[in-house]
Amino acid sequence: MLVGCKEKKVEVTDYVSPAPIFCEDSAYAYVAEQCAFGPRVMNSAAHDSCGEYIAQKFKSFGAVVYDQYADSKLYTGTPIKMRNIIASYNPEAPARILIAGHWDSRQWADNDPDEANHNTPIDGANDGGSSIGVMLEIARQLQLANDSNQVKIGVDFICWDAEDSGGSGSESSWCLGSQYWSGVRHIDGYTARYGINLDMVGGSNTVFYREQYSMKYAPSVVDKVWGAAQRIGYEKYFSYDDEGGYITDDHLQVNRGGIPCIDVIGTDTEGNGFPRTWHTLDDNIKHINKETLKAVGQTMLEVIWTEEN
Ligand code: AHN
Ligand code: ZN
Repeated sequence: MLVGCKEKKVEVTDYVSPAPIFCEDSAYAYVAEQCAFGPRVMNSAAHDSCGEYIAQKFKSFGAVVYDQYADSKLYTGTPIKMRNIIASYNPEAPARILIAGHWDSRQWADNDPDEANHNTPIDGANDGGSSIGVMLEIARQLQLANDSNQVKIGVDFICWDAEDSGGSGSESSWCLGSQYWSGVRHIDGYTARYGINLDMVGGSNTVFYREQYSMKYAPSVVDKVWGAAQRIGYEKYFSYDDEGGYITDDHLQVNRGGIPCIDVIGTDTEGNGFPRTWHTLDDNIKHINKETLKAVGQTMLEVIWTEEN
């Protein structure tokens, strides 16, 4: 399964990164494994089994895992059982950063070109699966680095539930898991220096522009992440050519909870909106692009490995 990834260090001109190499083949395998459960829609068996898979995977990579279970309601009125999954490295370290993404997938392919599919659940390979795949591979790298004590800061991965069951025109119907967490933390008094939310980080023809709420609430974090990407040669992915839009996403809830947080969210290079597969049946494993996973994952490792303690 873990093939490729033979390079030793990222080297661009005379900069040698202290970070290990992010293995996109592993990240891809973690996306495929999530998709194999079937769509992770709220209240489904596939959802619950995949939640177990994610928690178990982080534990196997040496993280301390917390669960946050909560009841909520979709905007349609359907009651739901949510599970936010939080995986922590160096849980005692006072200096912490937070990396997040949602793990549920949408139960309506309501952006599909074929209207007959609008009530069909999506695999959410990119929309949901890609963020968790990247986070799991970062977690694996943290475990590999553990013996040599390379990373002294604390790193918390938060897998949000119930992000993607919202309705257009109703901001509060999205991001139900992060809304809950922004009020009730998994640990009393939990805080972090800053957060980075990942969303749709595995598509083809993907570019990341500086999202506007991120610029408003956490401009120095945007600089840090985009700067890290430039340093290691991923400036085509983390682009300054354009500005992103204002996007309702889980990072807003983290900001509301008092932790500056940005959103790294994919835009289609050919359109100027979300990836072409967004909320369509094409959001499946066939359309996952390993180079995009690599660009994002390697940039995250660069951020973590260069963060001062
Ligand atoms: C809105 O469409 C309002 N927000 C998009 C957030 C989202 C959905 N990200 C992935 N899927
Ligand atoms: Zn979505």
